[in-house]
Amino acid sequence: MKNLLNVLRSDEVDTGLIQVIETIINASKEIAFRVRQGALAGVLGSTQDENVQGETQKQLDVISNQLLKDLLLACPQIASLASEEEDTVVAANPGGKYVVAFDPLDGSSNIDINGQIGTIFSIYRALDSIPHDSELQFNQQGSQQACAGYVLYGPSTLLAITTGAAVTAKKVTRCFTLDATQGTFLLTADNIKIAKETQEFAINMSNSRFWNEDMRCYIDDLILGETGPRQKRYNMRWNAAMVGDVHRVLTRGGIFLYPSDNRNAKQPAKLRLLYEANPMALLIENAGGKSWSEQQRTLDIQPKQLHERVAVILGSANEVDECLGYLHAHS
Ligand code: AFP
Repeated sequence: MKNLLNVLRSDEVDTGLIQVIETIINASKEIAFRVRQGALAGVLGSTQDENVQGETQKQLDVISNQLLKDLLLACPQIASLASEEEDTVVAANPGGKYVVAFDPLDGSSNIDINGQIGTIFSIYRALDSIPHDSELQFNQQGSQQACAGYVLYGPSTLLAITTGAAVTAKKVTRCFTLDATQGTFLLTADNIKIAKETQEFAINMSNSRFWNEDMRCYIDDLILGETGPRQKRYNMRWNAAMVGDVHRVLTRGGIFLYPSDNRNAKQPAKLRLLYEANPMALLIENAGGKSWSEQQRTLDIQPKQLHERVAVILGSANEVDECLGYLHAHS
């Protein structure tokens, strides 16, 4: 079986970018070890703190963030970092060629229940025209990503990874499984292609009264199944960790939605553009799927702020189009 390094080299990925990816992978192996140890490592439960987004931090959120930060700051290829758990940009090396945005531990509400959680990352080339530690380094559209991926800490530890057009013309999303005996990620799914059609959707239904009428109508029609206009029966799954839901979509198709809602006037959407929506959109598009933020392709959104949030609709191409048809009918 091919290992990650061999695959990146045979794709002729720049050695600097390979170093960055290896650094993230090394941190993720440390996180995977702590996740596996669970209560034995004394890492479960919450801290007394909140992150910049007003969410209670779990101990494992803080530990994972620190592990990633420590290793990335020591990597000379990295100019600066942005983390979901940090208020502002963290400056790294002025000569660094790449900037990294990451969610150190996605799905933190699953930590204490031994559920799926993961690390999501997104790598861009540093912009020469902007100071290396400026927030503006991260105002790049998702289509500019050099590489994106996630490490899913589930029954096995998996890496889903893809490189962007800025690095190679090849559009390939792959999955590697951690061989814990060797500490190596081995290629277990090459050139993943998401089925265009699906009969499975993922959404937090408890928010339905906060959605707009078109989104409610789309989901109502899925639920009507073969007795409604869609004329086929749908099943529903919800992980409460985007890494788990997106991994299922990559593996067997489906549509994942976290739409905008009117729960909180200051925050019309939940998922973060830099740390969640953009990396997942690149993985999904390079596997033949689609990712939109209701009115716009996710990868075309021009970021304005580090912790900006967007609606997310991604997965099987034809089903995403069906959903967008409902949303755009009245816009
Ligand atoms: P946390 O990492 O704060 O638990 O959030 C996870 C997440 O951002 C994403 O991974 C899930 O899809 C989504 O939130 C779950 O949100 P709900 O708790 O509203 O279902």
